[in-house]
Formats: sequence, C-alpha cells, structure tokens
Amino acid sequence: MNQSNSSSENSSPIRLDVVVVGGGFGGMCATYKFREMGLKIQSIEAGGDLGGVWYWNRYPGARVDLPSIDYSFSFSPEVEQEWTWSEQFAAQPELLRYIDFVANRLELRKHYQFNTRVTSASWDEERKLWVVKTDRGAVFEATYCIMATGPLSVPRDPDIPGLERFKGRIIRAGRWPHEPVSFTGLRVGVIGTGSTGIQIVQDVGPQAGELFVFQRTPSFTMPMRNENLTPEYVAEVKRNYAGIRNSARNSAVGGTRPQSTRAFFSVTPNQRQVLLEDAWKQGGLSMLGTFSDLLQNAEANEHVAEFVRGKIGEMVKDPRTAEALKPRGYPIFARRPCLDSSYYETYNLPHVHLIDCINDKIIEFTEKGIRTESGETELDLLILATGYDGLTGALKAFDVTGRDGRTINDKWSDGARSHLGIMLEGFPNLFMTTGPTGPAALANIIRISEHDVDWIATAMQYMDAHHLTAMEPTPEAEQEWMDLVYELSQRTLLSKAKTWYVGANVAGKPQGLTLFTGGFAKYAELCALATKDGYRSFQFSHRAEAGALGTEAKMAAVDAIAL
Ligand code: NA7
Repeated sequence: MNQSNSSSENSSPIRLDVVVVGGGFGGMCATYKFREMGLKIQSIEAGGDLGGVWYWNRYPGARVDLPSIDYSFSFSPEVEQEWTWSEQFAAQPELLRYIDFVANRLELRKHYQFNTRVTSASWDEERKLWVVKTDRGAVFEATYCIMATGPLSVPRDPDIPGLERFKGRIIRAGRWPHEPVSFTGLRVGVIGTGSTGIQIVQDVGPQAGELFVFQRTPSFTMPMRNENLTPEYVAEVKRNYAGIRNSARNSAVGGTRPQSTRAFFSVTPNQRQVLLEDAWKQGGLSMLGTFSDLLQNAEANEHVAEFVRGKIGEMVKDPRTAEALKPRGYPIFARRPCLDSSYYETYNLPHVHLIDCINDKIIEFTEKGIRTESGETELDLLILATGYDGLTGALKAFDVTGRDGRTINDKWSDGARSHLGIMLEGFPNLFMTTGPTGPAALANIIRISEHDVDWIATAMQYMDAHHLTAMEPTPEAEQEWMDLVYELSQRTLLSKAKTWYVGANVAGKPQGLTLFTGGFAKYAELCALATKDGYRSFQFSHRAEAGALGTEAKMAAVDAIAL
C-alpha cells in the first residue's frame, strides 16, 4: 500500500488548498476531483486503508442493499468500463475489491494519510484558513476543509450496564477483526436487529453452536433475491451507463429502482394483493416502489406492513417466534427497510433462539453472558450490532471550531443544522459530503457524494473567479433550508419510528428528522438553484487580486475583508 505518511510526524504547518477528512466513497470522490482541479490536497483517514464503512464492517454477511450497478462511481467512464460486478447486490469483500481497483486506477492512496485521526479543525478568521491537527502530530493549514466523514461512522455500544464484566469475546460489527472468526461450537449472542444484525444472524446462525438473538425492535425485512450478473447483462449495462446514471440523477432515490405514481387505494384490494405478491417475488426494495404513497399514507402503509407480517408468519415455523418477529407500532419503511436472503428461516434452526427483549428485558451483562428478566444466557462470543451515532456523530467526535470560537457541538446542541446538507453558517469554507439535512440515508450515498463534491468544486471555482477567500451560508438561508427540511419531513411517516434517522437511538441526542425528504433529484435541483442565483444565500470575503485556483502563493496573498 502506498501511503503518504512521511510528513505526518512533522508539527510545522503544511500549507494546502484542501484537507479532505475521510476515506470512504465521499472522501475518495473529493480527493480525485480536487486533485484533478490541480489543488494541493491532503486526505486523512482513521482506518488503515480506503473504504469507510466497508473497511470497518467486515462482519459475515455484510452486503450492500442497493444494486451494485447503482452503488458505484459514475465520474470515471474508464472505471465503469473496466470494472465488472459479479452480483446484483455486492458483498463487502467485492466492494473492497472495487474500492481497491478505483484507488489503484486513479492513484488515490498517495494523497492519503491512513491510521490517522483528525483531532481538531479550527477556522483562522484572520488568515482565512482551516488549521487541521492530527493524532500523529501533523498540522495542516488549508483554504478549504472537506468533511467526508460519513453518516454512519461512529458505532455505539448498547446502554446496558456491565459490558466490561463479560469474560467472553466481544466483537463490534462496525469494528470487525480482519482475521477470520470461527463460530463453530460457540454460544454466540447478537444484540441488534437492524440491517447489520439481520445480515449477521442469517450468516452466523447456520455456523454457530448456538445463536441467541437479543431483539428489542423487530425490523421489517424483505427478500433481497440476489443473483449473479450474467455477462450479457453486464455488457448491456456497460453500453448504457450514461443513460443509467442520467436516470439515477433524475430520480428520488439516486438509483434505478422504479418509482410508481400509483396511489395505494387507487387500485382494488385484489390488484393490490397481486402487486404486492409480485414485488415480494421480485425482491429488493420493489415493494416500496410499487405505490407512490407508502411513506405518506398511514393506512396504506399499514396494509403493506400487514402483508409483510403475513409473510413472516408463513416463513417462521414456531408461532411465538413468528409473532415476536412481526414488527408493530411503527410504519413499515420508517426504519431503514432491510433486505435478507434467509433471515426468517434461520429461526427455524433448532439451535437459533430469539430473545424478545420487549417482553424479557435485558438487565445487564454478566461475566458469563447476558441477564434478562427471565434468567441468564451464557455466551462465548457476543456480537454488538447496536448501530451508530448517525449523521452528526463523526463531526461531534472531535473539535471543529468555526468563526468566533463556536464549535459544531455548540451549533448542533439543539439538533443538526446546515444549509443544503453541505455548509454551515459560522463555519466558512467547511464543506460536508452527505451531511445532515441533505438526503443522506434516503438516497444512494454515492450519487449524493458525487453531487456534493461537484457542488463544492463549482463553489470553489466561483470563489476563485471572483477573488473570494471565504464563503458561508447566511443565517437566513440556513434557517430557510431548515424550515423546508422540517416542512417536508412533516409530510412523511419517517419520523414515526425510533431510529437513527431521528436521533432516537442515542441517549440525550436532540430528536428530529434532519434529513431532506424531498428526494435526490429535488435536492440536486435546489442545490443547483443556490448556485445559479449567484450564491445569494451565501456571504463571502474578498481578496484584493485575482487568483488562479490551485496556486498556493496567490491563495495566500489575500487581503481579507471581515465577513
Ligand atoms: P440500526 O439500524 O440503528 O440498528 C441497531 C439495532 O441495535 C436496533 O435493532 C436496536 O434496537 C438495537 N439496540 C441498540 N441498543 C440496544 C439495547 N440496549 N438493547 C437491545 N437492542 C439494542 O443499526 P444497523 O447497524 O443495523 O444499521 C445502520 C444502517 O446501516 C442501516 O440503517 C442501513 O442504512 C445500513 P432498537 O431499534 O433501538 O430497539
């Protein structure tokens, strides 16, 4: 691996145009784009290599729940043509191979410092630059700071007392070891039944001596119906990539999943049943795309939820287990809908046990395992699939200090705020990819990352052309965006479940849906509008003379005017 760690121990500041924080898809995309623009960049990643969530989440069964064709970069036609996906929904090892391929093909690793955490980022108002410090003692000074830190990068442990008492092995799904883990003959416990827990259970269940699944809230999961891609299909896709990407960019989900304009109650009950059965057979998230109003109309939503509950009843043999697995009390699709291949059937194995922690609450971890109200379950290995401090966790985990000494923690003390999910009032020249109040979790994260990076690049070019040294949204513009995000969120059922989407999974976190629910295409349209109207929703600082983007000397020769 070619890592540019040589300068990391040096504490004298290194002057750059851009610091990129993060080595997931967003960071890779930003690194490539800004490098191609001729900017002097340094990218920083806490992990040992590129990949972001796919670097860390090596748990058995880890797999993307969007079609691989969509879940891939679109900015390089060469990469599109040279890379061949093998499965409709790629597994984590293939995703890492893809990331490795892209990194090699575009020579991205040379811009990165790996195994390095940013410890602080502070805006120097006088010099109009970001001072970024790392845990390896490096100090970077950059005109722009790009936070490509991802919506799901800070795993959280469950708020159950006594984890340190447990004498067996503990593995966190989001920090899975690189070496193989054997489950043979072991009593394995899994806490968490979101997307991660579901993938783990169906994979580990058949291998473990015994598997105990500690479920608090059951998720709705639908058949993935994954399949190998045929050479003919791949060739067809490669011929049509331009069109595929174009339709993805113009869609609500940033992908090729069909969307319907048909309202649920616009067709007869019989027709609905046929359509739902078809969608179930087709697999993936087809059910969500079968009707237009499943996230708006609670009654329609409940019909679909009941359809899926019926399927669970058919698949799980033990009626009590089936009943406990049926989600109730929140709308289907309001939690991230999961896709599985044998999750429910796994509970038909005699050595797989569901512990319903709603009726049999977890009290504590013990030396030997987990104590619930009904008794102690002894375990050799405990897997924590208990989710993430989503959307805001990564940027609140270190000191990010903007103008007037205000930190992101201060700014977000009542909940995440931003303009367009990309910029923050009070934090000039700080850009986020897939940030809170953008469409982050609700659309294809790679399309959003590419979009955001393009938007940022256009803003940088605008600043350069207009001799500007700093930009940030006006307070009014940020508030207007927040009002829009809030108003749109009121039209959906998404905030009706306790999820990481609304911050309900982290004790003390401000609650509220800080995601743009108007769809990816609309989001992109609004971001484009903010550019086309001459950046009226932003305020700028000026420099005295014209600069050429990427020429460090000119960037430094600024005559700053206070905002
Ligand atoms: P999720 O979807 O946040 O799921 C976390 C799971 O962990 C969820 O079932 C939680 O139950 C459970 N959990 C958390 N704390 C506890 C305690 N104390 N006791 C019992 N169960 C607990 O995270 P994932 O990693 O599965 O998925 C994250 C995203 O990755 C997903 O949305 C996709 O976008 C891909 P709870 O719901 O809190 O009752």
